[in-house]
Order: sequence, then structure tokens, then C-alpha cells
Amino acid sequence: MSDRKKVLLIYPGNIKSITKRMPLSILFLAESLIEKGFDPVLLDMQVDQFDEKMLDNVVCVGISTLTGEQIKYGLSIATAIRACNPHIPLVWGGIHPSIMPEQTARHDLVDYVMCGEGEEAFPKLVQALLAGSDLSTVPNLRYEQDGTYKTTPNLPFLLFNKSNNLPYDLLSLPKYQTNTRIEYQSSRGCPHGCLFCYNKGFNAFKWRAKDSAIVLDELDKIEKRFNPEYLFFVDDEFFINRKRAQEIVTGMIARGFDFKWKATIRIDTLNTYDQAMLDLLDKSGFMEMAMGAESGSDKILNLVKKKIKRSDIVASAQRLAQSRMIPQYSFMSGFPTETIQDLHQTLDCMDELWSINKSIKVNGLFFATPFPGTELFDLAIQNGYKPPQDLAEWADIDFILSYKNVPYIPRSFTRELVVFSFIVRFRYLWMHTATFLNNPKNRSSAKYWGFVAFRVIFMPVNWIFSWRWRTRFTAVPLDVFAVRMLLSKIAA
Ligand code: B12
Ligand code: SF4
Repeated sequence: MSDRKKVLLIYPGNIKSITKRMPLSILFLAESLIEKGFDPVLLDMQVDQFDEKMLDNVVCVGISTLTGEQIKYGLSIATAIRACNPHIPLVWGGIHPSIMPEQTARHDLVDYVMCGEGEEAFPKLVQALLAGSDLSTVPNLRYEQDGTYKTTPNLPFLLFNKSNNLPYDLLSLPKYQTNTRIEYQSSRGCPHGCLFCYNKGFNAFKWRAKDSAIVLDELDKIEKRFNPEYLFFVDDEFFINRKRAQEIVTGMIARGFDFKWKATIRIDTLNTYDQAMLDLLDKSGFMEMAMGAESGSDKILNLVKKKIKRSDIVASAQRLAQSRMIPQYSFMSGFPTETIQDLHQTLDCMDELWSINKSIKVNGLFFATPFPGTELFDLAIQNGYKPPQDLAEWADIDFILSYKNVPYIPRSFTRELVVFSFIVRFRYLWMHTATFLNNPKNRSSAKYWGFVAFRVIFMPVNWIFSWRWRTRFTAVPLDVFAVRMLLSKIAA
């Protein structure tokens, strides 16, 4: 047996979730632990169950979490671990603990919080716990000792400009459909100052990226190993540096990668690209341009510091109207000072986009949830928002029916928002099933007949929703609530 010490890394999640995403956070941590001579064991709760044996010989357990329901699964696994062995230190990290460290550290099921990127700092903590040495020299650490909250200085951000060797084999790989889709990160952070974005609290709006040559070599390895149909860049914003983006895209074409890819691109960036750059993107397999349009109201676009106007959103759709690349816009609503008229301008903007190109996807009209670490969070508090007071309460925040999150929005507005956001989501699903069924390659897929049945059964719903949309009629939305409940039961 290896004399290296084990560390259990947990990615909380729901085993019933349909799409299983690569848990990149714990993969990056695992790689750095291996480099420092430790022996990480990975538990991704999206795909595997906890087993007490995973705790044999562990120095500590690391739990990774975003804000929201991931915390709920994190707390449930932490409870189970405490019941098996109350002496194993529980270390929490990831976006939520980094942004709300004190509140997180004060929870009973949290021994330590590690802020920010974990690659450098976490192995130092594991080393110190193993040696029983002084924790004040461990960077990025927050914890409570005898009722006093302690903090240590943070390391600078990683340059993130080196090749990674993520230990995929530590996961139950066959459970991820890696031949269909894989996640990959080529940069971290974003310098743009959007009001609602976690980049303020987590990355201090600082962008770090891998050079194009490193990215291309890593993509090469991914293609050889997994041969995925789609590759999803999880970068906050892939196109910050045009030269780097162009080199990657040109390299993808030169190397003849077979996969299609998806990334986020700012509308103002896209609108500066000439036809030659658009042609390159198309040729390289850029399938889905994920763009944050946010609002159809110039007043709200100005409030959220998006540096675009509604006319720019429309112009981006016009630029891509003849292209094979499919724009995918997302919108938000429910900001402080927003009115129903602003919301209607957003709906009108979507209609205008669909009138330019009916294949345009709108993947959501999301509630403008005030996430911690954002400027919106501070603004929301000034407008009467009362944020959760402990870690467990953060687990319960609802991103969809969140009246509590937007007390500054009148009830009548919230009802409209609930109805229209659900209809937008339904329409997205409706378009997705149509695209899927129209592709002859999918005839043999297990999903094929399921999607056919969905479209037959929900055809009347589609009519009713289309009528509601056209007439902007939101009264007595029993149909919306019934379909919402039914679909959530099917998805579960
Ligand atoms: C891919 C993605 C998704 C995927 C799935 C993510 C997954 N794998 O489960 C999907 C599409 C499902 C998704 C959904 C949502 N997402 Co999302 N998503 C992302 C995205 C683009 C990438 C995540 C990622 O893989 N990052 C790469 C890893 C390496 O980074 P990391 O997690 O930060 O990990 C590092 C550190 O945090 C730290 N660390 C992490 N864990 C731990 C643990 C320990 C012990 C230690 C020591 C350190 C540590 O070390 C790691 C390495 O440096 C991020 C943006 C981003 N670029 O991160 C948004 C992001 C995480 N999502 C966000 C949001 C809001 C959502 C949704 C709520 C959106 C919605 N309205 O529905 C949902 C809900 C998700 C949920 N389950 O609760 C926000 C989260 C804000 C917050 N406060 O938590 C982000 C930051 C986007 C944004 N710009 O605001 N998302
Ligand atoms: S929303 Fe997008 S563009 Fe704006 S700061 Fe965040 S990552 Fe950057």
C-alpha cells in the first residue's frame, strides 16, 4: 500500500441529475495534490455514492461548492462524514465559501475555509494538517478558533499559463458521456465590470490565460483521448484577447479537430469581428455562441454596465443571420429600478431577434439573483434585500421563484417574470427537441422516441404558451405552474 496520504475531494450534486458535468474544480485540486505527493480520492456525487471506506487514512476532506443547492448536498455529505468519523477535518472551498468565508467558517460542519484557487494553497494545508504544524503560515485560510475568526493572507492569482494533466481516471469516466461533450478551461477571470457577475468578488476582475500553443496541445490530447462531439470552454470569457483567440481558432483548423465547440462571447466583441474572423470561427466548428444580452431595455443595460445597447444585440443577430453559427442569447430581469415596461422591452427584443433568424436560441430569461460578491448584491441590499444569514440558508435560495431575492420588484412584475421566464425556457426545450429530431444521425439515439413523445404530448401546451407570449397575457397562469411541475417530475 502506498505510504502517501489520502485526501477525499467531494463535488456535491444530485445523483438523479440528467446531465453529468465534469467536476473540474476537484480535478484541478487532485492534479496539484498528486504533484505534491498526496493520494486524492474523488467523489462526484452526480455519479457516485459515498462509501465509508473512502475515509480510510484520509488527512482531510475537501468539499467544493457554488452558491445554491450544491451547498445542500455538501452539508448532507458533511453530516454523513461527521457521523462516521468526527475527527476528520472538513475543508470547504469553491466560489461560495471564497466569497462568504466568515459565515461559512462559522457553520458546525465546516472546520476550514480555503479561499480562491486551491492548487497552491490546498496542498500546503494538507501538509500542515498532516504534520500538526502551525496553520498561520498556510495561505488563503479562514477558520474559527475558540470563537475567534482567523484569516491568513491570500496568495496572488495563479498565472494559469501552464499545461495541466488532469487525472480524469480518478473519476468514474464511463458515467460522463465524454464522447458527446467535455468541459475545458483555457482562461480564468474577466476584466469587464458587469454588475451581476461574481468576477468582482472571486477574480477581482483579473484575467489569466493559457497561451494558444498550450491550449492547442491540451485540446489535441482531449481529442485523442475522448473524441468528443462537443467541447465546452467554461472560461468566464474566452475572447478577451483577440490575438490569442485567433491563434487558437486557426490552430484548431490546422490540426483538423473533429469536435464542435461552444464558448461565451461578448456582443461588443463579436460586433468588432470582420467577416474573415467570422469565417475562421465557423470553419473551426464554433457551433454555439453563448452571448449575455441581459436586457432589451437600454436603461437596464446601462445599469448593469454591460457596455452595449439594445441596437448592438440586434446588430449581432443581423451579422450572424446568414451564418451556420447559431447565436444563443441569455437575458435577465428583476433588477432594482426595473419596471414591467423594461421587461416588455426585453420580450420585444427577443421577438426582434427571432424575426431576424428563427433558429436563434434564447436559453433563458433568468431572475437577476443578487449573488454574493457582485455589485448587484450591494445594490440589492440597499434596496431592501435581506440575504441569507448562514450557510444552510444559502443552500435554499431559489433561482426561479425567488420573490424573496427581489423584494424591490412588485408582485405583479414578479408574476409576469415567472410566467415569461418559464415560457422562454419551454421554447428553448421545444427548439432543442426539433433540432435533435431533424438530425438524421439521432434516429438511433435512445432519446429519439422520448423527444417525439414529448412533442406530441406537449403540442397543446406549445399553442397556449405561444398565445400567452403573443398577447403578453399572464393572468391565471395555472397552465404554466402545472407544466412546470410536470416537467420537474419528469426531469427528476
Ligand atoms: C460550467 C458551469 C456550469 C455548469 C455546471 C457546473 C458543474 N460542473 O457542475 C451548469 C451549466 C450546469 C451551470 C449551472 C449553473 N451555474 Co454555473 N457555471 C459554470 C462555469 C462556466 C464553469 C465552472 C467550472 O468548471 N469552473 C472551473 C473550476 C476549475 O473553477 P472553480 O470551480 O472556481 O474551482 C477552483 C476554486 O474555486 C477552488 N476550489 C473549488 N472547490 C474547492 C474545494 C476546496 C476544498 C478547495 C480548497 C478549493 C476549491 O479551486 C479550484 C481550482 O482553482 C462557471 C464560471 C467559471 N468560469 O467558473 C459558472 C458559475 C459557477 N455558475 C454560476 C451560476 C449562477 C449557475 C446557475 C445558478 C445558473 C442558473 N441561473 O441556473 C446554475 C446552478 C448550478 C448549481 N448546480 O447550483 C455562477 C456561480 C456564482 C456563485 N456565487 O456561485 C458562475 C460563477 C457564473 C457566473 N459568471 O456568475 N454552471
Ligand atoms: S458577465 Fe461576462 S463579461 Fe461581464 S464581467 Fe462577468 S464574465 Fe465578464
